[in-house]
Amino acid sequence: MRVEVLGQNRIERSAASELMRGLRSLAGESSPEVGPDSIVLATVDELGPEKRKLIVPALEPDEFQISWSRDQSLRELDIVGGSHRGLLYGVFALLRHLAEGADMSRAVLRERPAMAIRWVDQWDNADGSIERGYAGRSIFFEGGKVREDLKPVAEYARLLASVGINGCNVNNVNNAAPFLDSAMIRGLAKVADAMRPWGVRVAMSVDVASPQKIGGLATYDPLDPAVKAWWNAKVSEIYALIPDFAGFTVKADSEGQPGPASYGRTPADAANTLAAALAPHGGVVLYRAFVYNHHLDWNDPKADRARAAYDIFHPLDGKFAPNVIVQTKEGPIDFQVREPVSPLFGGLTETSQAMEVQITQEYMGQQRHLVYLAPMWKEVLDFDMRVDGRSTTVKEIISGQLFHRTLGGMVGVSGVGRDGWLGSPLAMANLYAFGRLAWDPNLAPEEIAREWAGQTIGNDQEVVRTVAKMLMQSWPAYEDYTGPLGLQTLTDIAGSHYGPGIEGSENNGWGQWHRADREGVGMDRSVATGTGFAGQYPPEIAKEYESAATTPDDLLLFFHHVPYTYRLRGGKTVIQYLYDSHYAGAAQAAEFVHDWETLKGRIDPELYNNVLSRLEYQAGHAIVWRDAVVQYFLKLSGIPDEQGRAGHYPGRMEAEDARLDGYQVVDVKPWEDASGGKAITCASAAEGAAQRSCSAEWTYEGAAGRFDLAVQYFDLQGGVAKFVLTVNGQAAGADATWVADAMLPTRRLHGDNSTRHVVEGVVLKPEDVIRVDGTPDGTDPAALDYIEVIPAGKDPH
Ligand code: GCV
Repeated sequence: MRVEVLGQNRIERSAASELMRGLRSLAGESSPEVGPDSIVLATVDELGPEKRKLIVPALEPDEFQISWSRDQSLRELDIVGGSHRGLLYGVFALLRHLAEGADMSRAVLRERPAMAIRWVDQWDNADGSIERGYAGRSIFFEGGKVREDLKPVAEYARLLASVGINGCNVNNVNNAAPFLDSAMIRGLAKVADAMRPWGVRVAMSVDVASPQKIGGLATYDPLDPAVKAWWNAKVSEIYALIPDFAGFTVKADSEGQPGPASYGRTPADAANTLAAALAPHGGVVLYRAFVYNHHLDWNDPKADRARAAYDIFHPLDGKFAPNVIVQTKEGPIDFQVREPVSPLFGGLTETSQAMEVQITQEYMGQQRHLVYLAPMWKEVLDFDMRVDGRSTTVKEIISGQLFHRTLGGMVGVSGVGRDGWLGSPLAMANLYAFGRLAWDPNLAPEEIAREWAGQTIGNDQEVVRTVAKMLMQSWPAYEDYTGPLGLQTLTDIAGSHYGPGIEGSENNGWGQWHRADREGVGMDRSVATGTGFAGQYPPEIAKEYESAATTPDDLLLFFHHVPYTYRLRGGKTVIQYLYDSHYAGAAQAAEFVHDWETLKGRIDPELYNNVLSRLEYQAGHAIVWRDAVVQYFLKLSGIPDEQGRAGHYPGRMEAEDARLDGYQVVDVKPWEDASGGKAITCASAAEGAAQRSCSAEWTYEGAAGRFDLAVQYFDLQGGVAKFVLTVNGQAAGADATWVADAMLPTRRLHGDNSTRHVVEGVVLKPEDVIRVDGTPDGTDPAALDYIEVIPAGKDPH
């Protein structure tokens, strides 16, 4: 079979080589039998007028059509794009269909993306670190410069193009000023060269104070003529080197970033100054609506961070230049496990809009937990805002279709790094799903999960079914064991955003409050008695959220403060739901391990083992989450669990109750992150003394039998502590010795780094002595929380 390319553009060459590479790797699976003699790749313009008439009258730029030649004597498949990018997308679509085993022998396929903006944002810093990145260092930058080796950048662009992503903003919205330095712009030109063959345009984040910070001007007032001239010159400098530069992303007046408010100017003033500089070159401004005061007064019942975006941007509707797009996070707070849809989507009808979602899992388990985000994004996309009392879904708003905007779309904060793109193999489903939904928001998340699993993990039907099922169950499970009922992710919001920290979001200015007290929980955002946030939605939605009785259970505590005994629409009390959901979520996390084990022997062994150990870790950490949230609310509410689980842990023996040699009992902060609030640490680490071990001993008093023995310990950064588990002086099993070498967040004991090691099949009888010896290392004090004796086979591991 021949592949014929009518043009010579670099994107077309990528498309042709991708096609040949894809067909070669598919050979033997589905392509050859009904395959064509030749495949022709062309843009509409490259087809001669005759053929153009025969094949397709007109295509939009990123649109493609795949069809068989009308000449019956030829077995020729034509892939025609409205632009070079369009034909590249056609190639990827063909390969995807073939990989799924579709019969292409008669098919005609014509597709165009729903949205013009389909970008990923990297939050990479010039020094090579990545804000909220969980996959190693930057593929773009190191040591203040663009890296020499840009091969991973080209591969990334190929990955992005395969799901239709057409833009990549390469640097962090924080610390952006150095990126407008001339040497850096020359470096970015190389990045653009590496991405261009895949139709991915480069964009960058800018600091609005750059005219002052790096331009030497006395001001950065966006309305100052010298400031405008500075931006014009800077933008010309960029376009001279990067003619297809996509534009700027802006974070201003937010979390310490400077902004137009310093001069009494509005976001529209700042955005329009940048937009005016970019417009002659075809660039756009993505101005982020993530503008809020992070010094709010927690004691003020009317203060509400959720209100900020709408309060600031709604009055500016219609005041933005045509090449400005307001980029709004999906929810009004900050990528929490569940939030209502941002009301701003319904509040800007004369402004182009993009929805920002997070692919990197900042509040969602940081790639150590399996959380497939497409179902969450899809709920937002399908949400009907009821603007003017008619059907107005978010997907129609951001695509520009509804309010007749030419721009708009989706932006995914991706955070890929040098460690396997996203660090975790299954997390790649999120990057894939982001691209697919930005292309077609009508796709079903489960369908996307199946597509991805079949192409990535293995196309055996059982593999596809199991992986898709796990993916689909993962967000609900994570919500259950972290923050159900609209509480948001109950993590330490001033720290790593990872493990449990229920009070961490209270009593500070950041506004991610849930206002749990002895009587009840939740934040009153009603108009009648609360912050008024509910009133920012169009009337039908505002009415639904105004009353606790009509607010959906899964958002109840986002909108209302209710007693723990309040009955949900589902019938349970709030407190019982909190207990039940945490147990159910942790049980589901354990189930993922069993699901994955059914794939043994059916998929690549390295991948199998990699994911298995991640899922085992997740199952253990879900228990940390469960116990922290449950014991916190049990203590606060004083209401027992109807099912008797909260506060009762059969088979658990606390470290602080053991006979200790060398170990000391310490309080863990926050208390709920450790069982009983306490742990033990081996003091020699803190004293920097010569290495020596400490030990903790328990006498087993249960029934005789075979058990799994779980040791809950803290794996701190800064050292590799060692542990040995013995029974009556003998190693408890083959893996009775282990080291604490995981890279979990932070250097102090708490729920971020509480983890478990399980030794299976341990035979115990009454009076046996169970002992853990811990050897600290560096700043890791070999800390222990508890051990748990679990009937064999009942532990997630
Ligand atoms: C880039 C959250 C994150 C910050 C991030 C910010 C933003 O607050 O924790 O790391 O900063 O969102 O989106 O600007």
